[in-house]
Amino acid sequence: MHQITRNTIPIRAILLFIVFLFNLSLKAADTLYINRDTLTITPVLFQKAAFNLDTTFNAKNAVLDYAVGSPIDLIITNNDTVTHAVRLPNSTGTVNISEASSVSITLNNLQKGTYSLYVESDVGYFLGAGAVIRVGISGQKFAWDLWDQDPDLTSDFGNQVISELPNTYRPTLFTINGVVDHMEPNSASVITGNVGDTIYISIVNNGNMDHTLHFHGYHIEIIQSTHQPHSVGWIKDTFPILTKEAMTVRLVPHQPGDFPVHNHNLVATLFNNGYPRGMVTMLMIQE
Ligand SMILES: [Cu+2]
Repeated sequence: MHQITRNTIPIRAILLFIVFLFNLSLKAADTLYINRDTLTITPVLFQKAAFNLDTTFNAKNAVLDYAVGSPIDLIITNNDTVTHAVRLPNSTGTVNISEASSVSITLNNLQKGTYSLYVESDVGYFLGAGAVIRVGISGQKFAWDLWDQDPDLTSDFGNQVISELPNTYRPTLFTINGVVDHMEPNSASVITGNVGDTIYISIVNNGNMDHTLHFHGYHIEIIQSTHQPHSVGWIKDTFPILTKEAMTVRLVPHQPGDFPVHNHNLVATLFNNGYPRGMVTMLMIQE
């Protein structure tokens, strides 16, 4: 009995260690899935594309966190029925991924900040597929994935009837993180914290037009931007996020309170003629 115990423990320890190493190797690369589906936000029916962490469609694009300095290994699997050309951060080229196939990519030299890994070909581009890549952002952090579209156009893009926006583009669907209702305290888009906290907000415009956000109650500092590097260091309460731009802002609340953040184009704060829904959310800051 004594001998069996003595021999069993090391073997189990070795097996566990092997399982541990296997898990480590599995975790080396995250997999992003390009999914597309038709969904309803009552009563509006539309198509949406997104990068998700599994094959189940979610209108909200995935948010991935990495440290500064080490290469980022990703597997991108196209779970859609069309080829998607994916634009990688810090790259001018795209990677074509055929339907039902995967590619492995490595992102190097990304500085601290927020980046969009987005589909640049028409179906995924116009339907808002753009993963949020956060590098070196620790502590209290939130992400807003913005998207706009005309619901009637989404099926035309999805069915490849059209491949560019019409000359007159009048979107009526404005989402943050894939949904339109953000005034609830438990919404993932609502920023919560305390006076004096350092809060990072990653904002990615996966939409098809520039969006200008207005913060009530506070000013933020722009600490990084992919499209407007000249704006880094600006302390603002209203600023634009250009189409397909990713930026990081820092909020250090000086006062408690519940304050709205909304698209300064008030059309974008409507949904189905209801207000306030769409690109509007809350800052809920406690003493
Ligand atoms: Cu305002």
